[in-house]
Amino acid sequence: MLKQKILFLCIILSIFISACATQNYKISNKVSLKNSILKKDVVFIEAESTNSKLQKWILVKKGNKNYVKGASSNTYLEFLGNKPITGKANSPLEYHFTAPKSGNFKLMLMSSKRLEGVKSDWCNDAFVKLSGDFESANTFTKEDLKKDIKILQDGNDETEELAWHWASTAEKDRHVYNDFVYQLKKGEKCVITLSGRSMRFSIDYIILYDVNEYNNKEAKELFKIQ
Ligand SMILES: [Ca+2]
Ligand SMILES: [Ca+2]
Repeated sequence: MLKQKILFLCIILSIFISACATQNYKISNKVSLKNSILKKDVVFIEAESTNSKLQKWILVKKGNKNYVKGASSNTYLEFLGNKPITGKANSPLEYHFTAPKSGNFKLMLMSSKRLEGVKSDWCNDAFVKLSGDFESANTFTKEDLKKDIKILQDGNDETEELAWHWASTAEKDRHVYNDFVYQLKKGEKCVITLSGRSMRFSIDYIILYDVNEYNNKEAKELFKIQ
């Protein structure tokens, strides 16, 4: 009788534990977000998941020299081409995805800079472009968005180095700031290309989120894995 009771309790306990474990919604093998977030409202892509040749990017994992703690899947890419201040688009990395629904999606990168003593607005940017069947959902034209545009850390020189911060600021013309918002079409395939700009800039993951579901402040909190 006692054995049966213990068995019964164990079953109840395991059901409870598995119910708790599904409280988070998995967006990749190793990363989960709160289950209140609907899968169709967000696209999550690990920077390290590209099939492109890394060229001047290096894969950094937990335990490696210079690893910045808190990276999703304990892995990210650091750019070691060009100069710490700037450079031309270098070592393009492609990321294929399918739009989960029709809507306006904003792109953000989880990123970090490693200054090694240089000025705090160095090592903090890359280039982004998009190809596929989409439209612009901000003041950029689609033609603009199909070409490399500089993306830099939000807060520019104010962000702390060796820590993770969002990069979602677009700078096509000097000191004219914008963001990357695309009108996506459900089921259409698109390709994001990230290229290196300044040396020692790291990218952990890419997020595209539906701007009608989340405002920017909410999105920055919700999609921060660290
Ligand atoms: Ca810079
Ligand atoms: Ca990562």
